[in-house]
Amino acid sequence: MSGRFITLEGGEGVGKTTNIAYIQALLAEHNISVLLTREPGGTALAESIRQLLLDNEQEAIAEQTELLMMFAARAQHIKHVIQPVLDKGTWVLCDRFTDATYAYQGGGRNMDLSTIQWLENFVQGDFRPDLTLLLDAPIQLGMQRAVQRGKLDRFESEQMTFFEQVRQAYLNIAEQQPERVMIIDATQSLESVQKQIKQTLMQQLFKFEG
Ligand code: Z5A
Repeated sequence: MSGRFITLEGGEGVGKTTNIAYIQALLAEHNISVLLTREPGGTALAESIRQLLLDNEQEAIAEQTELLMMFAARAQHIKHVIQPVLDKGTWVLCDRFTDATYAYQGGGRNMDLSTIQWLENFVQGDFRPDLTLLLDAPIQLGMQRAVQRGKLDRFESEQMTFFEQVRQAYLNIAEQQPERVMIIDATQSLESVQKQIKQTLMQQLFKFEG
């Protein structure tokens, strides 16, 4: 049986990276082995694209270039990592995926959603996540956490309105696809966030097992 594809989404500093290993351990308790990966990235070429995208000190990246680079990295990632791993029955847990494109390029940069949708279909066919956990917190909180971590990358250096639009775009996706996208309140303590993640995952596992 094919593995399940779970994605983690949310704005800056909401705790995606912090919680990914926790989710892996949780699934391991249920004898589910899971590959951890991220976007943009996940293959050597896609990680090189990531470096270019996050670099703050190169020439300005046109928004069309940025969008195409996200999908170029994604095409590599799906073909060489995600799909083969799922085909073997291993689950994949990915730190960001196409919802991030709708949120950042669509919401943040105001790019045409039908163009993103066209690229999504072109690159992914009908491949979509089975489940998405959206960690949500007010922008200021996430940014405070991100700033404490050190130097800001190209995205983190954007204006507050950009991040507000990103957050709203994520919340819109969750409203439109409530069967796939589960919102986790990321303003709480780490312990409480992990409790919510556990509850949500257990409910969904039950559904997966049908
Ligand atoms: N991007 C895009 O534009 N389009 C796309 O299609 C895709 C991506 C796929 C790279 O992503 C950038 O690419 C991203 C969007 C863009 N923009 N940015 N920035 P990324 O995922 O690598 O970058 P990120 O969002 O900056 O990740 P992040 O800042 O590392 O956030 P996080 O992983 O959600 O947070 P964290 O590192 O787990 O936690 C941050 C700090 O908060 C850390 O010190 C934790 O210990 C602390 N923390 C976490 N949870 C808590 C709680 N509950 N309480 C207290 N402290 C906490």
